[in-house]
Amino acid sequence: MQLIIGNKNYSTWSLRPWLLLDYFEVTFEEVLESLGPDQLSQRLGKYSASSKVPVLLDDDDDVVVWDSLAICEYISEQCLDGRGWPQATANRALARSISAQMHSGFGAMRNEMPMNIRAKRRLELSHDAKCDVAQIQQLWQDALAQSDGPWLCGEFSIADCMYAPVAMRFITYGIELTPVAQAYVDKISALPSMKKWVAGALEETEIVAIDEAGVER
Ligand SMILES: N[C@@H](CCC(=O)N[C@@H](CS)C(=O)NCC(=O)O)C(=O)O
Repeated sequence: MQLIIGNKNYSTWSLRPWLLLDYFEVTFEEVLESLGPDQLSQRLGKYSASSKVPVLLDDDDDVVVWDSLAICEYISEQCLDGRGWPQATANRALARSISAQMHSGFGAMRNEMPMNIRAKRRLELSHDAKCDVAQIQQLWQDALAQSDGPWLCGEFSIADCMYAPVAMRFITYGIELTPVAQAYVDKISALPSMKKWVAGALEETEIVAIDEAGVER
């Protein structure tokens, strides 16, 4: 099984399924494609019609899966006997809801705060982005309270993979967080799988201009 990903420093969507695979120690081959502008859509178009990463290629079954959430679903179903989602019904419903919410929402935050793991930046956020940041912190607090933790929806799940890139953004842009949100960011950052991804990001030297925002702090 191969997972095609973008630069670890920048690719939020790639981090999600990579983290799920690594956390659950599923064997896979990682193939990294630069997100630099040179022939980008032709290069990514080799793997799927979406011309985007991530893409999962499961040669055993001749299956191609694109889109980070669909890949996480596939991994959970094919490799984890469903353990990608929490086992308790209420927690599973919560995890699916907040994962879908992340996948389809928080556009202002996503546009204004690109993931850039190796940078420490300051940004003037728009009103909408500030609302996204506040809403995510509230969502984390509510999910942790409802599920009783220790992860967002009880046991570690796809929901945590969906929000891990947000934690990285909060660190890069020095966002002031509530104690609960800060503790969650620290918990994600301390995961061995996350440390592995960050180490990979720090080794990269390529700068993708479109994903650079803010000023040094
Ligand atoms: N909804 C897709 C979005 C994937 C996506 O936008 N990937 C970015 C990299 S993080 C990409 O491939 N960009 C290249 C391009 O837009 O040409 C997913 O969840 O996988």
